Amino acid sequence: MIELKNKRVLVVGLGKSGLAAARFLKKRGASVTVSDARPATLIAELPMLLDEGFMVEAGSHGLLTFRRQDLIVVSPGVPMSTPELVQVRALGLHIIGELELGAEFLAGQSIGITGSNGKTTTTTLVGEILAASGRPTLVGGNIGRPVTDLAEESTPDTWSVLEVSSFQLETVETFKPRIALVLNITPDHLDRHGSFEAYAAAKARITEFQTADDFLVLNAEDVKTQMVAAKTKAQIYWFSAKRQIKQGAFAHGESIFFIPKEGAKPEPIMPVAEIPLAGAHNVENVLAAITAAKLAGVETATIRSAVAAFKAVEHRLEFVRELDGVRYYNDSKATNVDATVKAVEAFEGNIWLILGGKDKDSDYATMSALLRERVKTVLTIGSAAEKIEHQLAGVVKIERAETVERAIALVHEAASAGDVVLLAPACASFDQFDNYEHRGRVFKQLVTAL
Ligand code: UMA
Repeated sequence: MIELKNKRVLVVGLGKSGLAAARFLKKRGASVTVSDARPATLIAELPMLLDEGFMVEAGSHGLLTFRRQDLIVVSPGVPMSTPELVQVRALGLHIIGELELGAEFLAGQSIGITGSNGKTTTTTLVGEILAASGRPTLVGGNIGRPVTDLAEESTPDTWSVLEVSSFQLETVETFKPRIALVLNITPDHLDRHGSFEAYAAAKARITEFQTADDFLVLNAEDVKTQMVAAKTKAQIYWFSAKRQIKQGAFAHGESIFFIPKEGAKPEPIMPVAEIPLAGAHNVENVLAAITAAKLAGVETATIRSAVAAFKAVEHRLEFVRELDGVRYYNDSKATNVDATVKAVEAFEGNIWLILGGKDKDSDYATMSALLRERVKTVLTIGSAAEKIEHQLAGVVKIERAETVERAIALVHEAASAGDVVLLAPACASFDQFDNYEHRGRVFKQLVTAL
């Protein structure tokens, strides 16, 4: 375990992760400095942090501050290509992410869940199944609660269910979940990782430190996750919504089954129809969650009732309301092209699709065939609007709305009974909103006010 007492530690980035990490480190006797590129006037917590005894650098990152440390803890949103980090790394300075720090101090067992899409739903569902089984359960990571916060609360009996992102996995050194899940790997965050290969390699790091005592759960229908199988020492379990697999969970006909060991008889778990979530992708998420829960030793009856009682996570294909026969759905969490594809596939047609926001070097043209088939009109918003319009020109009718407000006003005028209005933007939100939750809330408020 890392020794923190009397060590000089720098925390880079003062969002949720940075704040939690800074307080965690200070409690363990480290001398903590925090550095954030935002100007001091925009950091609401600044006076409080100074009162608590932290040294604060704001407005930019200073190389001298970085060089003076024994350890640097980076927030997930801070790229390792940040010049100050590149320079001190070359000098041999120890740099870890908030996930690594928290995971080192996490007591009990952990389940790590990654993937391009479905992480939040699957993490929440696994958390609910484990809690329903009576196990002391904590849920955190990329889903919103920093891992250092969880570490404070964990005991040797705790199961920590962690949503982990490629950003967090980039800086792991020992992170070793007892059960790791890779739901799918499709292009996302290419602006940060540089290439799809580099992004996929970051995701694969979830299994890098697993041993033969651990479990790795992979999607048998996703080529990229299949490749992670070649990189693991853990026992591999598969899930498939299409066919029977050798070991793991699968849907066959009307039912879901689980095979605990290769060669064993499939155990019926529940009817597919009891899954209370829209969209074929959610069957995969449920299969992944069932596999994790079975590997954690949860009884089948508990799994079945927890899945059946599960409610859609906010901002994930969330039904907002029906007005004049038009149904409004908030899928603000669809921040990449693949997530938008899955959202569109959940409806048969007559879709008004709100697309746009901050581009991540995505290729929107890959959605052409699907949009042509199911979408009436695309309404573009945010800074990616022009690129989207260019790539989808001639595929589907497109109207520039600029903002979510205007998109809703336009659609309210033009949509007719039977239509679906879907916010599934395929982009990050940071050009117009604080985060995807903020974007989803604004959408819901506007729709509710119609
Ligand atoms: N900052 C710098 N220097 C930089 C870049 C950023 O100082 O070069 C500062 C910013 O000014 C800001 C702070 O860093 O003050 C933000 O840090 P952060 O972006 O790491 O945000 P946190 O609030 O700590 O939230 C992070 C995750 N954010 C990202 O990965 C971008 C949250 O995931 C996560 O819930 C939270 O930690 C708790 O673990 C969000 C996310 O968008 C949901 N994740 C991406 C995704 O799901 O696609 C990966």
